[in-house]
Amino acid sequence: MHTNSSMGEEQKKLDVLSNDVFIKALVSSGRTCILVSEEDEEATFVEASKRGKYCVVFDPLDGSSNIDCGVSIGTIFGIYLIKEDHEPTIEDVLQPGKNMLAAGYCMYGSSCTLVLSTGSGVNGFTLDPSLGEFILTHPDIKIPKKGKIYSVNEGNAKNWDDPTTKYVENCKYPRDGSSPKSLRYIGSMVADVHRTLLYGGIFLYPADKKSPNGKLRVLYEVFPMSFLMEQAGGQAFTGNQRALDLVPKKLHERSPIFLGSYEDVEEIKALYAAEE
Ligand code: P6P
Repeated sequence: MHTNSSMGEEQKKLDVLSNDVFIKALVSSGRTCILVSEEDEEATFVEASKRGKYCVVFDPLDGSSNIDCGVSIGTIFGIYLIKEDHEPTIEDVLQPGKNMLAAGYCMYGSSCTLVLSTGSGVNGFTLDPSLGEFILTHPDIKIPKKGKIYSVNEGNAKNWDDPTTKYVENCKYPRDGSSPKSLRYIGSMVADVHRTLLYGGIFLYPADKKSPNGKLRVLYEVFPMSFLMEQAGGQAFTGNQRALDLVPKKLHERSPIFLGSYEDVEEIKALYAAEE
């Protein structure tokens, strides 16, 4: 959607603008061959003269509906190597998340924080505006083995399946008499996942009767965040399998996701296994 300013210039919504910025930067890098963006129905195939060997999947401004109220939002990205030295095709990005070479997010909030993994652990960097550089502020991030927070949109509870319902019930009324978990839900995936990564606990966007595949997109939301969680010692589960083993068939397909502290995700896996 574009509007015109009082000066007659074309004004773009921030997510459209950020998409333009990322596409231009990635194409001009000379390192990419296929770009998949949440903002574009079709993939961008880089012209041969500027083509590299990396496929980048990204959501340029995830959570952008939260901009007007000042909630932290962010860019989420994942990087694959083109399958072989050939004319790029869509098959080069329809790879399981475990094939990603790198993944991360950049969160735009009280500070600008880049969290990144290239497959050997997770590091966090904070922008120092006075230097215009990202400083290593969170070396070798490891998620706590178990957390005290669960993060889900309880407004969907009416439509959840039994395992999710039982899991959330146990977060609120633990059968073992332990203290209930706290509910924290921001509604911006980058912010909710960043808190989960640093403080521990579980983030869940389950399937429900209205959305049998959940809401979050496999390539540029589920896979990058699952990649980071595993690299930080946590795990990510779809309700059926390890999230990174999923093989996407379409660019914008969705998947349910349960990710976070290793032991918390184990509990929900056990509930789904008991249903089989
Ligand atoms: P709901 C934002 O629109 C988003 O894609 C994610 O950033 C966020 O986790 C999710 O949707 C929130 O969805 O249905 O709880 O508002």
